[in-house]
Parts: sequence; structure tokens; C-alpha cells
Amino acid sequence: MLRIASYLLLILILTTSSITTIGQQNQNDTRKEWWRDARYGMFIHWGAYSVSAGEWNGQSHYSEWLMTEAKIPLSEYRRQLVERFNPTKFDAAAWVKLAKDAGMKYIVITSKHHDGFVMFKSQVDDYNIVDATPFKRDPIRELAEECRKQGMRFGIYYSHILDWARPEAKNPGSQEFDRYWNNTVVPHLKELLTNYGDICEIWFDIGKQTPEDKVKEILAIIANLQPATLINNRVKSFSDYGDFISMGDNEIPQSNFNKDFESPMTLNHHWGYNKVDKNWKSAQEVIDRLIDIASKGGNLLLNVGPTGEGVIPEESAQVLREAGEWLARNGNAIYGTRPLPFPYHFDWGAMTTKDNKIYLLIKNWQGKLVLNGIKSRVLKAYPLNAPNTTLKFKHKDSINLMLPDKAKDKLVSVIVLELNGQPEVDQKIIQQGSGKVILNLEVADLKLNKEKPIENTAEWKFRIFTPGTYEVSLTNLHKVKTKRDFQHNIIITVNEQKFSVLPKTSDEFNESRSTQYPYEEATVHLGTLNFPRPGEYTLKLINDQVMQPSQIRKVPWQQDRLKIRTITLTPVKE
Ligand code: FHN
Repeated sequence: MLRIASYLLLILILTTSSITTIGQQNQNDTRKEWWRDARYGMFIHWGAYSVSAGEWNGQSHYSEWLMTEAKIPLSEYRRQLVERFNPTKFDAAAWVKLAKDAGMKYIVITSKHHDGFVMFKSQVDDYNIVDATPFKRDPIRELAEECRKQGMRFGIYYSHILDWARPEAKNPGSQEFDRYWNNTVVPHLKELLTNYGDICEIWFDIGKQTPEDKVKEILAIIANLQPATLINNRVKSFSDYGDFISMGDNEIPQSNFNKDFESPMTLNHHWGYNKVDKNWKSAQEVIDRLIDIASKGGNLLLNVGPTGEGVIPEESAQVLREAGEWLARNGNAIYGTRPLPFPYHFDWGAMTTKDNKIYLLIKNWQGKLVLNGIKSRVLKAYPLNAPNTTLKFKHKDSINLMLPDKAKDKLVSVIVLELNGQPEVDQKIIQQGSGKVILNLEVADLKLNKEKPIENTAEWKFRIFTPGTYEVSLTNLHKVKTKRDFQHNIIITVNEQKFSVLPKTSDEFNESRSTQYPYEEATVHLGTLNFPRPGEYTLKLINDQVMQPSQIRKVPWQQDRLKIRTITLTPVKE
């Protein structure tokens, strides 16, 4: 009787504890502590497709999407790629060492991508790297063991919905899909969670169609076999299932939205190895993105795509090592830090916080830095790597900080502000010390008009300290090489001032921070506004491209070819 009761109790614990949902950041969830402290991990996209290096019949393809893009039948894929997959240069110790040198705290590798080829020894069928290739080794095991040796956490990516090798997977919800699920997904997950030691994170992908009961089944399996394993919300994409939100590919949120998130990011324009893609981000660009993500409370999962021989391309390794050197000098400002609740980003860099300290991560180094919005009293300011060099500052409403020349780091320099307690900041939108006002769509008050989207309005209240004339510019997302411009005038009003403009050409293009290539951010000049006195103002932007910000994490950004991101007000020097 007692045994039955304790069995029922166990079932109850398993079923209730199995449904993890994404909570607010301040929630006391000790399972996530290491992950929140880590801030930086390595993503590895590696599989039989790597053999092709992105090329098929003389044409370049999207690496890991090759099978479906080039319409290669399974038998041919198997013959030409799987049976030639012999990555004899694969060296798990070297990969883990690279991740360590890069300053990364965990690794997540593809154990099965959409092509359905299994990168570990499985008992389910022989379409796996040990049974179907001349290589005959299990790289997932080798990496897992090496991670354990070198003190690196180990996680796996698993494509649970898309599987082009198993036709039964085609229609989620159908009976055939249930067969795929029961004969492939469930046993695979059990194998991965049983045979490879601690799995820090399971990374599911493209899970929009995952049937609800299947999500619950996965969560229960994980809770049962490895309750500490974290799960991303793409187990059912755009949902709150799992432990953290996977942002869109290459997406960085515009501001801290108080939830745990991870930005998966490519180092060039592909995930899997593509021999012609030399668009490597520089170490500067990597650190720039890492500080942006950390300052908003997320993790960067930065991808490498090893070759079919098992080598991480040297160009990417070099960038990672250089960024790792920066982390070795400045890691205190990243690892274990938490975000501050500013509703905007900064033009000069980013801020993180730990204990009674604020770290200023300065990209644009100038002789002095003016900071608005820090309410706590600053006791002391010094360069992170020269704590005895105290910096001069004045703190009235703003903090005026004099910056020395010698603290300058070639990538991003860090200054520490020591406070008289926990940091307290103004959570309203205010003019920044540089004079700019940054208005992100994510934090706008929206009024959407379904019948007349042309009247859709985004509205921001903000405080100006310095009266004068300001240039108004708009940053939007736009597909590279397309001529998609705004179809309707953008109307801007501030109190009694109003102007209407149809922006034609962009003045400035940057790699997109909201989605992956081939999208980019374009900044256009809209006009000027006058702010006659200090005080609070309301700016309204009216245009049919104003969309629901909650949709930002519900649908992929790339579904729209043009999207408004930020309005920036910059004082005009008179
Ligand atoms: O289709 C995949 C892609 O190949 C890659 O694995 C990325 C990584 O986030 N996820 C998918 C698209 O979102």
C-alpha cells in the first residue's frame, strides 16, 4: 500500500514538475543560475552536409539545408555525403580547448539536424555516424567526455519536428508522425539523456507545429532523466514552454525585457560549413554583440561550422580566440552579471551589474562620459584592469566621468562604478548623456487600427533636458538588395509640431541585429524637431509598418521585409 502511494506521489511530482515555463528573470530558479552566469556558449552545426561544404553540382547552397534545397533523394544523400563522411581530423580536445580559449562556458552541438542524420551511436536505426559512415566513431560521446575533462558544460541540439530522412515525420499530428515520434524522437532523447553524462541544455528547433501532448511528453522525459537540463522554447516555438527564450536567429532584443533569453548567432552568414562564405564577424563585432546581449540579460550562443574533415575553420577560430583574450581581460564585466532595467540602449556601449557595481562597457571611447539615469550614489570609479587608478567624476543629476587614455582597450574598455548599495536606475525614457534620445519600438505604446493600418501609431513619452533642434532618424529592418521602401508617408508629431515624409533612400546600412543575413538595418533621416524647453514630451509615429511588439517574439522577424525598429533624436549642433 505504502509502495503504491509513494509510486503515485512520484508520478504526481514528475507530471507537475515536468512543465517548465519561462519565468521572470528575478524568479529564484537555481537550475538556471549557472546559465545566467555563463552568458556565452559555443553552438556547433556539424553533420554529413559539412562534406559538401555548401556546394552541390557546382552551385552554392545553404549548408545544412542542402538536402531539401537541392532536392537530393535520401539514397543519394547517403551515398554521396554520409558514406563519405570521414572526419579523421576531428579532435574533441581541440574543439573544447578552443571554446575555453574563447571564454565560452558551454557547448551545444547538433546531434540530429533537419537532414535526419544522427551524429551519435543509436540503437534505433543504423542511419547514424557510427553505423553508416567510414568514421565509425561517436563524436557526441568524445565531445561529452572531453567537456567533462576540461570543465565545460555540454549540451545538444536536436531537430524534433523536421526530419527529411524519415518521411513519417512529415505531418505533425498524424498517425505516421506518432510512429516517427515513438520510434525515433523518444528513444533518441532517452539515449542522449542516459548515455552521455550531464546534458546542460537541449536545444530544439522549428517547433511551431509540435503537438501540445508531445511537448509535455518531452518535458516529462527530461524532468525524469535529467531534471537539471535546460530546454529552449523552440520545443514549441514562440511559446512559453521551456526554460528560456531562443531569440530569432541572429536576433538581439532592443531592450531588457526581463526574461531569460539566448541569441543564437552565426559567425559568418551560415550555420553549417560553407567554403565560399568568408563574411566573418570580427572579434570587435563579436564583443559588441556579447556586451549588448549581456546588458539585456541574455546569453550569446555563437556558432561555428566545422568542415567535413572535422576542423573548425581557422578564420573563425582566430576571431574566437581574439574575443576570448578580451574576455580574459574583462570577463568580470560579463560573467555572473545581471542587466539594468533601462528601456533603451546606449550609443556609447552597454552596462551590466554585479553586487554593488556597475560596469560601463565603452565602445566609443572619448575623453569623458556623461551618464543620465543612475540614481544610486557613486563612491568610486576606476578602470576594471587598473583598480588603483581612480577616475574623477561629478555626480549631480548626471554623472560626468573623466576617462583616461591609458585604460583604452582595443576592443571595448571597461570602467567600474562602485555604488553605495544595489544599483537604482530611472526606468523612464530620458535623454542620454550624449544628448540622444533613443525610442525603441519594443517599448512604445501602440495603437493599431485593423481597418486602417495606415493610422497605426507608436507613441513614446520621454524627458528632454537640453532644449533645441533635434534630427529625427529612423532605423528599420530591410532585406538586402531589395528596393522595398515605405509605401506610405511616415507622420511624426510632437505636441503641435508635425511633419510627414516618405523616406526614399537610406543613409546608413548595418548588419541586422534583429534577424540573420540577408536582412540589414537601414537608417534614414526623417526631418528635424524643436524642443523649446526641458521637460516631458510625447512623440507619435504614424505608419502602417508599426506592428505589435509582442509579435516580435511570436513570429520570426524575417516574415516581414520591412520593419520599424528605432527612432533616434540627435541634437543638431548650432
Ligand atoms: O533551420 C535552422 C538552421 O539550420 C539553424 O539550425 C538555426 C539555428 O538557430 N535554426 C533553424 C532556423 O531557425
